[in-house]
Amino acid sequence: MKTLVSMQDLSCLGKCSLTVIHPTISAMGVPCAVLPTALLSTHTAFPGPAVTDLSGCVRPILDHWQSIGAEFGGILTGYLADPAQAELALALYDRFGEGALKLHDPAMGDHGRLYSGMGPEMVEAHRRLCARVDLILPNLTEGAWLAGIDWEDRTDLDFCRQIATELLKDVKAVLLTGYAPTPDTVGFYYSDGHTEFAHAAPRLPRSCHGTGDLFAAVTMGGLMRGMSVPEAARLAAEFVHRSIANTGKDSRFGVAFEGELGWLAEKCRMHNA
Ligand code: PXL
Repeated sequence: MKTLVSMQDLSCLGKCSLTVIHPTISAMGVPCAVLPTALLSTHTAFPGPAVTDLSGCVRPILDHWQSIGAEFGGILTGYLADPAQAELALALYDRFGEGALKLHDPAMGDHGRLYSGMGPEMVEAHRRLCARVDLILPNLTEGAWLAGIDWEDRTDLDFCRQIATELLKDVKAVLLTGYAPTPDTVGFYYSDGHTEFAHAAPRLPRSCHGTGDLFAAVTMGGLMRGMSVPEAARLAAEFVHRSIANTGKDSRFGVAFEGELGWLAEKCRMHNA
């Protein structure tokens, strides 16, 4: 099994990005290297996190990896602490991206709002990364921003299609999360311009921090294990659903995915049996 590298922030408390992605991908039996871009005391949904920008460490890490002949089968990029970090993700693609499966999660907001500390230049930074990868995984809010479409509180198929059609002018394939044909369901919509599919399942009546990262991790891990996009995305959706079901009332510290990792590992074993 080839190694993938995940380039994200490392948030010490409040599970998201690397602290969600590394254990999940590892449980799927896929070796996961990490490229931390910033160290935060917590994710940014808590007020006033202590942030150390690690941008200066990234190029020396890439240089060293090149000097030892490192190779990656997959690259998963996501949250940027600063729009200028897009350059670092592009350097990662340039140096290690040939032949690697590249996914980008343009993690910058949800429910019509940008995460704290982000502005319109972040949308442009993510657009540049989206244009370079094999598959992007925005939620509907991120998809609308990237597409230059006014966000509306809509989750229907027509809205998904409208966003994807616009995005597909610049990107290869789109897996949009948040598609919900009815208020009590949630799922995803995929299109690469030739094939499309939509999936929705019963929704739990709450949302949790870190679920986008979880969805991206399982989708990436599944693809690395040879699953098709629909298979990997369905597995991701089910894993997220089970994890939300385990999460207590205070979801600020993140989604409770740990107890479901055994289930996920078994699903992967069965797929490759
Ligand atoms: O889950 C996306 C994410 C990643 N990293 C940091 C965040 C968030 C969402 O708020 O704050 C630091």
